Amino acid sequence: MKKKPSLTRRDALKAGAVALGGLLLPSCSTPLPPTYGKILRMSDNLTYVAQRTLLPGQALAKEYSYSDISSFPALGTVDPGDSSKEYYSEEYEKLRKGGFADWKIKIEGSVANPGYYSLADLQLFPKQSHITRHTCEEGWTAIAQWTGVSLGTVLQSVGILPSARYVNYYSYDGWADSIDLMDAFHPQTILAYGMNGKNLPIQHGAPVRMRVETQIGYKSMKFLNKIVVTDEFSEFGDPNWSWFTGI
Ligand SMILES: Nc1nc2c(c(=O)[nH]1)N[C@H]1C(S)=C(S)[C@@H](COP(=O)(O)O)O[C@H]1N2
Ligand SMILES: [Mo]
Repeated sequence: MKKKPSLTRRDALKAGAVALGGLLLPSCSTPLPPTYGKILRMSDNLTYVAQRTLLPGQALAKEYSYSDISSFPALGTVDPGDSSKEYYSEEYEKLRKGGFADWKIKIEGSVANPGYYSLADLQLFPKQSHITRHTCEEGWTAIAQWTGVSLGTVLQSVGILPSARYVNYYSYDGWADSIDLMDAFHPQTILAYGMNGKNLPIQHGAPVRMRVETQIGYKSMKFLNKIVVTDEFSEFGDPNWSWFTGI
């Protein structure tokens, strides 16, 4: 779990979502295309409308070149399958021992076709990579290349409903967080399964982590296991408990 977002941050999230809700409104009067939920049908109505409408407002995080790639510490949970740790997950340990062949991410909530996606399913989507600087709130930064699938593309394929405003996500080590649709559909927001040209290492969140390049490090949640699309903002975690030392 992570610390509660500040009021300012939360208000900003709400304001962003309201604005975005307005942008997505035209889809309310449009029936959902029958191809919703079919992984390889990504050129359908809402996809097109959403991308064309949302992209212009989204500034890209700076991208770097291969020579800028730096060493990269692993922070917080480094292996939810480690039974000596308080964040231990027996389920994760089993999945890890099986090379994540049985890993599936659950996608549910305000979507037309809730379901489970395996790593192979995610890898059917177009692959994208970028080299970006990760900034941790504790005061360090590091540069790496991340490879994965656009979160927006996945959400469109499961048929995100017009009422949707937030994307909540959860991990095997008990973390929960959320982003608004503007961040979820940001072109650099990906479900990452690769780092620096290799499979995502355990300590960096295997098999799949979130990468939200426009935000501080803790938004890039490792060890993902569930995504829930919601119409309302949900509060997560214990407001009195902070895992971080803060800066
Ligand atoms: N599930 C989970 N995700 C997490 C964390 C964590 O402990 N558990 N730490 C966060 C923080 S504070 C940072 S800075 C980055 C660190 O990613 P890294 O370990 O790959 O460097 O992951 C974020 N995502
Ligand atoms: Mo962090």
